[in-house]
Amino acid sequence: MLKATVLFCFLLASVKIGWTYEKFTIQMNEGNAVGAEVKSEPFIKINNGYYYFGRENVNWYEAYEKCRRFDSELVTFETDGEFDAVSSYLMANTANENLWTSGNDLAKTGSHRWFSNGQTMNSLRWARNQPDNAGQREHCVHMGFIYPDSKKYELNDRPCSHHDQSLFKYICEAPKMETISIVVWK
Ligand SMILES: [Ca+2]
Ligand SMILES: [Ca+2]
Repeated sequence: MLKATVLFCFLLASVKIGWTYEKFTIQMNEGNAVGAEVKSEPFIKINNGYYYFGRENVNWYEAYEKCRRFDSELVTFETDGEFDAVSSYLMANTANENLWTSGNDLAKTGSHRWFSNGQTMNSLRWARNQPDNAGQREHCVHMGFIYPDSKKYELNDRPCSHHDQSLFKYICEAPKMETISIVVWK
């Protein structure tokens, strides 16, 4: 009986060992690796990112909530190149506007971070003398033509809420796109 059981187990193991190849393989790549036609509304493609430009004037928290309803977050500029691409789009398509980003120093005053990924804001696109935390109540970051003589979009800190002159439009950024490929033996 023991012999038969051992033999049975051995046979079972052989069958398992014999099956050495996987029936299918899944591969994930960043971005649209196969160049598929992507339906992205309401997001607009600018370089490698997808953005939604909210038209209502709202405080920073409302802006964030509105982005979350699209399964997105307020924009995070991982690089100044991304900032430049979005501001070029704005310059070409809209009047000068103020728009919220995900940047803030709500957790620790003076330590500005992008809220969607927790990374430090290492940007060279701050307007001159900004961020200045004017009146000790400016903790959220927007982009706009900050001074009357400004000729380009730059970053500035403003009160996140409870301030009539800090109701801005906003930019939502869609999550990064991934391509999933499945290779099947048949
Ligand atoms: Ca980004
Ligand atoms: Ca400021």
